Amino acid sequence: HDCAHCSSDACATEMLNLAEANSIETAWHRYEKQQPQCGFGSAGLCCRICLKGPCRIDPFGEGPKYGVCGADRDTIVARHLVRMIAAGTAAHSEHGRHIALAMQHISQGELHDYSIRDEAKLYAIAKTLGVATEGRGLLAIVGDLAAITLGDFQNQDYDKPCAWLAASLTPRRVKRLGDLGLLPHNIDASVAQTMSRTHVGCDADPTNLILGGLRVAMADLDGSMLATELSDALFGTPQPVVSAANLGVMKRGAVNIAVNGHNPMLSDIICDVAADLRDEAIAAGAAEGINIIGICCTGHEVMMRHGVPLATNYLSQELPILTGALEAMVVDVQCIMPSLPRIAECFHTQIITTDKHNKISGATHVPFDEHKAVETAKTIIRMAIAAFGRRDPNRVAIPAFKQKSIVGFSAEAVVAALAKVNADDPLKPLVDNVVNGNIQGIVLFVGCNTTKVQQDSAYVDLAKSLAKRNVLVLATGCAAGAFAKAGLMTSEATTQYAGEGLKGVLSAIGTAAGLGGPLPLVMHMGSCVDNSRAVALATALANKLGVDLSDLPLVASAPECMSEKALAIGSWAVTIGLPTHVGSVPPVIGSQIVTKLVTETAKDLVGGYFIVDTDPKSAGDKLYAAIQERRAGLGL
Ligand code: BF8
Repeated sequence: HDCAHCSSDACATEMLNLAEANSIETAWHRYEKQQPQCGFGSAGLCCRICLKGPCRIDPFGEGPKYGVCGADRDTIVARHLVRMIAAGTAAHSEHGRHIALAMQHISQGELHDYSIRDEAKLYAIAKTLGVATEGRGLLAIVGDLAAITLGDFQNQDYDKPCAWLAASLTPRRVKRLGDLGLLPHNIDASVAQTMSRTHVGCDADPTNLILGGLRVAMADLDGSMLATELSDALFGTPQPVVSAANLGVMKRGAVNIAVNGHNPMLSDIICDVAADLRDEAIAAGAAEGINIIGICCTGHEVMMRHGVPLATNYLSQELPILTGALEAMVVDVQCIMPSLPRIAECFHTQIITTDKHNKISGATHVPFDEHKAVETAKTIIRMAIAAFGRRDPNRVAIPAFKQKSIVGFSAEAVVAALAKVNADDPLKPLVDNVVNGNIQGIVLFVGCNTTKVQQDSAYVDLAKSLAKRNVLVLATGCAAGAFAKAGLMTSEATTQYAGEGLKGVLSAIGTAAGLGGPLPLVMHMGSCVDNSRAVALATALANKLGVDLSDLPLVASAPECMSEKALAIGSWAVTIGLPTHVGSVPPVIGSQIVTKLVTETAKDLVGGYFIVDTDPKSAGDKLYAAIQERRAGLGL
């Protein structure tokens, strides 16, 4: 077993060797034990929707062609796919609901541990959503915004689109998707209707099913958008900040606490409270106090807003425990490996679950209540301080490697940086450079890690190859984690890897914005819900040019996607008009009809389409070709 095959991340490889030596099982070992994975499932041809099954369709057309109910391969593949999109939508939107309810409770004067930290953002949102602000108190405005947002979970008028989408996309996109019936009216209803129509004996038309999938995917964008925007009002809109990434951010002399998951409601408070408990940590023997580190999307939330370093991304989330220096990992929702407590058992690490709907056997549950956020955060930090006393110093093995990362490029931060070049018309420098070809186009990297791809390698290969061809690179989620760990969120990376045109632009903006060097090669836009930041920037660009999102030389890529949320994101990216690459094959290839629908027919309908390619090199060529096709369409 050669651990270097598993990950291109040097720290992960070092820790995997340690895992081997100590017979500790990680995701990569479990993946090996799963081989060979089921071919029916991989193709999407195993149906488990009713108790007459599981039914399997022979991919080669020699065995059964229909499930017991009569469903054919196309119905089975389509039903399965749209259920996955609905699950992703539910996950993002549940996160959004949590933030929206917090806003409602704040407006009612109930939550004392939170405040509106970014009033300018609150007013900007009010303007977008058409909420009056003149002469009104802050809490009244917060209340109205919460009500409109919760309306996106409650509206029963099928023809009235979700408020956030209607207010945020280009007018042409709203019209086009409205005409196609692809603008959801209600997030919860969209998820419920997807579950309902995919029940045995309901929708059996693959085209109709896929259209339903695109509609629920747009509800995912709505939920992500409202989660991001309201989080900014609550916790602050990210601005560029210098941080660091990879396991070398852990400190031997500190109480190390990892925050893992997605929702900033607790993790943001933990960051604030940590400073107050520093003396308690020192008294317990940790001379360097408390060191908060991030994993997965929570990592990005606190990295963007507090400069908290990122320990690692999804696939290597077990590995910080193996350093022997992790006192606690605090988790909430999504993408948290159930294996964590099993590995923690070999060490002194406390795995602490906090969400009432999400518990893990073997973990300690500390229920999080927004009404007592500071108290909960203190309880958790004190558990970590107590665990520090049980650390075995002889087992501490922190890799000596970390990368500097300049992060925090919200749409507002990008516009502010551009405004340093042209204060009157901030988007003009960007538009000019796209027109003159210094910037050929923009790629947004999204998504996860998967054991099917050497960790992070597809991201790094693709980004380097596109940046060399003068494509501006944006990233969120575990894609952003990969780039941060690989040192691509630095000025040095721009100097080293960007094509001449792109380098010139990033240098001019970075210098004007006072960064003392070029903007980083990869612009960190945040967590997965923060993909809506890229949509906001693209929408501003499209509106300035008077075109639709599907006209822009803008593409998306998820070369290591894994989760249902990633499928939801990919599907709305297609629906808003983007050529969208996935490098881990979704379970659709069992149906030629569904495959054709999402990779070809979608282009005529909505402008976007999926590009499925597991090879980063040819995927890069296809994405670049898609950018050139868009440029030609704009007459560039
Ligand atoms: O929402 S990129 S593995 S952590 S799903 Fe999960 Fe994928 Fe990471 Fe965040 Ni997004």
